[in-house]
Amino acid sequence: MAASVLIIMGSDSDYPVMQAALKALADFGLEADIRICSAHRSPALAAELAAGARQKGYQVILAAAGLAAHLPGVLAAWTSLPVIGIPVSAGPLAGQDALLAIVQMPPGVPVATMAIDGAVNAAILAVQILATADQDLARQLDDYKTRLRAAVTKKQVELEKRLAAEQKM
Ligand code: RP5
Repeated sequence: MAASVLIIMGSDSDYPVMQAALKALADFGLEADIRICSAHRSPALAAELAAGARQKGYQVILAAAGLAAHLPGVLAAWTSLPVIGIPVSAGPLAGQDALLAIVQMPPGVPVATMAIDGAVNAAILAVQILATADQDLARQLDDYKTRLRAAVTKKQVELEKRLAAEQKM
């Protein structure tokens, strides 16, 4: 089955962050194609990848970049597919530069901007987008939310046990 998610990173140095997105997608049974492409160092490739993405069958693009992170915005300029931007914590400003560069898009060209290094949420949002037309993914998302709630309940039970033990001391 062809991948419906395309991940584009500004550099191989972004890969350690984006590995978490690949794993989160895999947890939902989704594969992604992954490409390195820089808005500044390979701008023609950025245009080519984004402009041809829908025709290749992709339904959502995850774009990760650090520093002056113009890659997600440039990709969004060249496609009508949803683009999810992940600011990467590279360089002396630790991703705050990338966050502002990605989030402050002009009207008409949105990029769904995640937290700094927010690769997991980027993957979950991609699954949520795909699940609008996929009942199996929607069911998996419901199960995922159930597991999140169960984890909170477990933390509460463990906290109460700990408090009770501390009161006995
Ligand atoms: C950005 O510059 C990349 O997305 C990366 O986060 C950062 C550093 O790139 P390299 O110098 O490691 O290639 O374009």
